[in-house]
Amino acid sequence: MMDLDTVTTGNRLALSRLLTEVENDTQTGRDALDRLFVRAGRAHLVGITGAPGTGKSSLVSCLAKHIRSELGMSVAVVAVDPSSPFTGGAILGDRVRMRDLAGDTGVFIRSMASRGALGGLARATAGVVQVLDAAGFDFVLIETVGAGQSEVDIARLAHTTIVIEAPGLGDDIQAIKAGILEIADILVINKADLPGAENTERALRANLDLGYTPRMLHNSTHMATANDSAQEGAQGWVPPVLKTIATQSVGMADVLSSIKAHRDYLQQTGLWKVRDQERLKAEVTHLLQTTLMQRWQRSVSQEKYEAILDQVYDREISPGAAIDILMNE
Ligand SMILES: Nc1nc2c(ncn2[C@@H]2O[C@H](COP(=O)(O)OP(=O)(O)OP(=O)(O)O)[C@@H](O)[C@H]2O)c(=O)[nH]1
Ligand SMILES: [Mg+2]
Repeated sequence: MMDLDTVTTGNRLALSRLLTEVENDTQTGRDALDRLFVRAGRAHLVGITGAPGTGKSSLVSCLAKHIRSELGMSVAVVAVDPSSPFTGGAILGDRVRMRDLAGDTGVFIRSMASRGALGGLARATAGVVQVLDAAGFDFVLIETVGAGQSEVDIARLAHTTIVIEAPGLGDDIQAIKAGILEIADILVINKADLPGAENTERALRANLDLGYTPRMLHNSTHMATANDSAQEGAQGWVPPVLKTIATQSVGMADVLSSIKAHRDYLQQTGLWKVRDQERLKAEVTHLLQTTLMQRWQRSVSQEKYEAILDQVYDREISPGAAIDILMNE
């Protein structure tokens, strides 16, 4: 058994080792997650997503520095890179960008590369975030590349999701193309020093004015009742559109004050709890599905399963009838 107290009192080596166990989904990792669960639930989880190269890592590192200097609160950073199967170039680049943070014990940085299926990555990320939360970090910043469902899954972890856009990535707004605008609580146009930033801002605002429902995905994907969306809409959190130059530390105060305003909003409306509950429910549901599946797989042999599939292929029995047979084994 791992001594979890060392983890929660700031032993960075112990923390790194535990995160590896959790990432690899070992028994030690699972046991630790079970025991740490009661200590988690305090951190403000902030997701940062956007198209490749928009400046997510630069902004995360700059924001972390700003949180340290302005609030003196502790920050953990989780950089998720679903595209690279190994710890490749992107993460090496991040190390360089985040170098100025090294040596500050109030900051902890963890890079995660894809392990197997994206669903696995989302789960591993959830575990890693939970450990960092339990370890006592005030903020956990989660960086993901905006490319679709995996980001949505990972964004669902966060209380506050920041979508980053940058000018000069083509004619369209990348976030709109990738469908990740719906998950934005805060919109940031980074690289505001580059030409085209105004156009990007105009396009983003036009899309916001079209009246999409913020956090639609959060409210519709899990159990949320019409009430939740009505509540969220009525109380009206309108995602602010901010401009930053991450490489020059410009605009960080606005980003941080929006993060704080969003936290206040979530807490005052009770949505903080709703989002936590949505996330936990999704986690329990997912675990239930995999556990039942594993249990079922142990009870029915592969040959038997394939024999029944053959009957379906030959249209001797329907898929529904196949399930009846398989479940009654
Ligand atoms: N001009 C300008 N360049 C920036 C700004 N922010 C970041 N960059 C540069 O943009 C490039 C990409 O920055 P990253 O922070 O690695 O972007 P990212 O979104 O994390 O990239 P991926 O993780 O690979 O998707 C780097 O060369 C940065 O120096 C900015 O505000 N202005
Ligand atoms: Mg990055």
